[in-house]
Amino acid sequence: MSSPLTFPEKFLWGSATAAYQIEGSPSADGAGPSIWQRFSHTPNNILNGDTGDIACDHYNRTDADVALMKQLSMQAYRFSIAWGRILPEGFGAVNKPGLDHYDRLVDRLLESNITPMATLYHWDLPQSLGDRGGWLNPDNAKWFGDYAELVFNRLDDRVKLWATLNEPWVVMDNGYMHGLHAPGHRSHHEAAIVSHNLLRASAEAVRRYRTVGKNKIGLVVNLEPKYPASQDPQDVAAAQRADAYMNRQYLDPVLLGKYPPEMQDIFGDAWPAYTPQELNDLREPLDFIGVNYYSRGVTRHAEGEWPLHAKTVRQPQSTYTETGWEVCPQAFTDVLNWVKDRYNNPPVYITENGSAFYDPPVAENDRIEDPLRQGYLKTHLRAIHQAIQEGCDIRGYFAWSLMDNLEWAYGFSKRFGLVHVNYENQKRTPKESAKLYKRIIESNGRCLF
Ligand code: GBH
Repeated sequence: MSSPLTFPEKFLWGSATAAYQIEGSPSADGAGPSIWQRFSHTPNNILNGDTGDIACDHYNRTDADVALMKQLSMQAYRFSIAWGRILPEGFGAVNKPGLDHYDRLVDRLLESNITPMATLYHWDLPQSLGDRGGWLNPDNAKWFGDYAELVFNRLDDRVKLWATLNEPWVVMDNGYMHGLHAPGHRSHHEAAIVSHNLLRASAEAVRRYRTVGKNKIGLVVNLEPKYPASQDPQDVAAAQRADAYMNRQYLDPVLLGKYPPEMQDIFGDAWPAYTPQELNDLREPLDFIGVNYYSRGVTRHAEGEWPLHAKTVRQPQSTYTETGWEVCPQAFTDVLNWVKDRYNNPPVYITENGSAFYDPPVAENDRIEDPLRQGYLKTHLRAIHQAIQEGCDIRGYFAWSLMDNLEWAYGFSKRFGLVHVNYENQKRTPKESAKLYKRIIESNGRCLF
């Protein structure tokens, strides 16, 4: 039990990153390229032509970056494994140096008393699987299972927390519906197929885990509560479609055994009628849900907006981050309570939460004042604390992100880090928010109140 003004005793405090966003050296030591390497090297996909070729050079700076985490009192670290480092072709021949890399990272973390959480898929599909149709190919689920099993066998003796996929919604919507992410397709027919194949893959990895793994595995979803902009029935219906599309599309099949009925309205005849057997195959019990929370969406009916006929409306009285997302900590409490009520209070890790704001240049004394990010951190942690007080089973928090990194289609222009990265010389400088987070961790949240 948590006393009213601290977090639960075993609450885990950490930060998160993803392979393509920080590692660099995408082809080092026999690794196979990913769809993000192809995508970022194709003109006009990423702002300013940025790529992950170097990024934060974390691949070559693993030890120093773990030392930095320790210096910041981090108790946990969520990272992702690049599938193509382990299996350059996506399946078949194993690239031992790739496995060695993550093995070493895990050992360094444990030496520093930092609990690793490994994500198996944070969007960097091996290009050779992309060439076979990527997530459109039904065989991808089996290949993902094979890859997952290989990694479990190597690391499960030391990695106690696993995530199958990061944000299947983003893979589907940004990658296959709107073309903003790799592979850059725009088709609701494809998006419908991809959603289902992603869930098949996640379930397959969990099944493999039950045969060879001994610890905990979950699925990470991005949640964003949708509120109607008015009580007009059209707005209420639009908010419901948006909610089904983003919040229920992945959790309902896994936890309740069926897709939301709205899928049919959204995807039209592109949405297949799945058999009970097909649905049952998705329903593989998870040990926890990973929740990534950034914002909410106040939603209005918008004819022609594809495919939801809905859009998020700007709130004049609210603060917005540099990515244009409304700051709303109350919606975080709301969505955690929604998970508790709808899915029977499963264990939850907050696997990502954070904000991009323009930071001032590093001052003479190495200080970086980032009051807006500090404010975001404090108010969102209080929102989680509130949800815990209301009975939600929240086990830990991973700030997005440990350090500034490649913000996908925004390139390096948006900075989410607690630690500033100078991309000229790779110098890391903890921002004031990192120092605040250190104090929060060391007091188990008490200094928030
Ligand atoms: C995460 O995705 C990713 O996992 C991570 O790699 C990434 O760096 C990080 O977030 C920061 O972007 O326009 O107001 O309707 C974020 C998922 C989904 C969150 C879309 C914001 C749109 C809000 N995002 N959502 S709004």
